[in-house]
Amino acid sequence: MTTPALLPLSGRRLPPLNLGASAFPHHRATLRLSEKFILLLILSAFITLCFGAFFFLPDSSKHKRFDLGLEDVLIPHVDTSKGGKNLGGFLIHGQGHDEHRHREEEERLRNKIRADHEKALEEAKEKLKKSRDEIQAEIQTEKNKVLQELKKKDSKPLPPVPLPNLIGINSGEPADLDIRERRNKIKEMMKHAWDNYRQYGWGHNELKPIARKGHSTNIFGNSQMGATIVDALDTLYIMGLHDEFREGQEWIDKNLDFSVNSEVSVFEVNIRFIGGLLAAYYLSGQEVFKIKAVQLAGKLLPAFNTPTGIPWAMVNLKSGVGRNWGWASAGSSILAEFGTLHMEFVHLSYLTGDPVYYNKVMHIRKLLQKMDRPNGLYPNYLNPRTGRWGQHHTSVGGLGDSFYEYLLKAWLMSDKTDTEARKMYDDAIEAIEKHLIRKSNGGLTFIGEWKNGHLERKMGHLTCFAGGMFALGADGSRDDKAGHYLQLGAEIAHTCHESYDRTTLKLGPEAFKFDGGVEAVAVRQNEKYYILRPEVIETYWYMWRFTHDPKYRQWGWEAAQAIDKYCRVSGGFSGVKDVYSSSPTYDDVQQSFFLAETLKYLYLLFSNDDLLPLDNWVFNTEAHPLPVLHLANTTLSGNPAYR
Ligand code: DMJ
Repeated sequence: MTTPALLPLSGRRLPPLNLGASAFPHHRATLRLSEKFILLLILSAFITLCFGAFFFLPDSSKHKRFDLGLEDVLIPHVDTSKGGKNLGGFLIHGQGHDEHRHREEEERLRNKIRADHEKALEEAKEKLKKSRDEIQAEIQTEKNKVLQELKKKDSKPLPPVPLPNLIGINSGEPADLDIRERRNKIKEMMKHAWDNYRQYGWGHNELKPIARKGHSTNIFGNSQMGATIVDALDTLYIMGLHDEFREGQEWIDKNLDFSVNSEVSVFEVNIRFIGGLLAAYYLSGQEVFKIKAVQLAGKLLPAFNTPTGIPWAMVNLKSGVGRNWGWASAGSSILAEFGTLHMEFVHLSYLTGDPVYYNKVMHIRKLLQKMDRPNGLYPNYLNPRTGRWGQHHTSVGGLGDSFYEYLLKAWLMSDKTDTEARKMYDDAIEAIEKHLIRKSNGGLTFIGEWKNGHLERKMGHLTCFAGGMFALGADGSRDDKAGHYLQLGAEIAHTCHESYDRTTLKLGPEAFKFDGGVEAVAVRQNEKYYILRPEVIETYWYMWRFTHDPKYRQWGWEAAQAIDKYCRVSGGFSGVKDVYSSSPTYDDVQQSFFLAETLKYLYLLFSNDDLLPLDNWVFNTEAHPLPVLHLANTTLSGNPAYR
């Protein structure tokens, strides 16, 4: 049997322990877990020995104290200064008697230590007899105990705060029979999407409706976090699908665990998970959603540990290590990602009474306010180490979009008291109108992309959300340009509808051009797909709420029918690869935002306005409704906007 070389306490791992073939014929291979356990046992035996040795050290002072203690108990105190005689009728004990008693006591202790030591060795031998599996099981049990303790600590009840006015969470039934039928059809589509996810993808992030199994992408890291469940909850709730809602709640309660070694997108986890959990909490009042949201937010906070406080795009939920996407310009963070945290983080501070979340997002805002903006535009890339812009690209679509949306919604969510956010929104929109918004030869208003001093005449499906944003921001706009912004919203809605109408499937492509003879049509093959995105329907819904022009319901119904016809398969709903092809192929992904956003906006489009009224609710960028906060007497962190 070879003796393992123990390394000093330097943080290095111990080398594999070779216990020899004769002693453990089945365990010739490395036994890391069991070895650790054995080492622990040997160490504990060693400590017991040391403890024993401690008593045998020739420390006379200790012996004296020990003697005195015994005498105090057994024999009345002897005052030797008075000659060692019989005092007060008690016997005075001589030196020889004391020594005898010492020896007896020492012998007793020695026996006890010997017995303890033997017991420890016996236990160690017992352990050594156990199989690798038994030892692993014991270690696992110990680990579970510790985890349970930690969980208990994490699930401490949060301080109660007054709930905002939660109006219109169970309303919206339209009187008109046709509209009611359409609404029911959307609910049926939701049921189809949910039931299939329930059957084939339960607990996975998303569903592959054709392969009929779970699906995920790198934004969710490498663990199964049930993204579809969390994203779908509030849609289930407002549709009155309460059994399904409860199933989702139960899964979240029992399975949603953020202590995983998984690197996730801070933005996506914020808008889908934190937004989804907060909305589910406000709608249902179930504490579990609030607790989970706060636990998750705590895991995102290390992403802000950068030299500037601009968060990394990704963070490992366990280690807290952050980094940026490899493809982003010069190691930059993305405007639409670090700029789309405000709504959720303000709610987190409100619900917990902890200003940490609020301070993080306000710090980002302050930093952005100090920076120079080329032509008044915010570039999409910002380096979190240097605090300098990366490439000067600006977009109201991918990489930029929801940053502008959250400026407006920060103002709305604060009951219109966060005027700083409103000003930033107004300034940004003015620059966007001046530099990015144009009319095509055929009269279609479009929003292009700014790339190094040049306007690319291309618009993304993602950009189509801006129609709804302009309409939502019309009221309260600078110089009372409400009519102008409502009109701009209508023009964008029209252009985006054209991008749908000019395809074979009547579903919109990912990006479309306004160049030469081409208008609102995708040119490149890799821009012809439709992945169940919501933005065009989102704009129809906002336009419907503000104008009640029936064409928006009609356009929404066309889109719903096209989705049902071309994206529905027996295992759920799938994206399609080419909206110009009459025999499209599927991408085999049912995106979580299809349930969170696309179907929710369609359902709202065919509901009355008293379902989630816009005076009381603000939708996050993943369509999760959060209530307006009336913070007149609340200070989130000394910001005048919230006093
Ligand atoms: C959603 O996750 C959100 O709307 C986000 O802001 C960008 N787009 C996707 C859906 O298209």
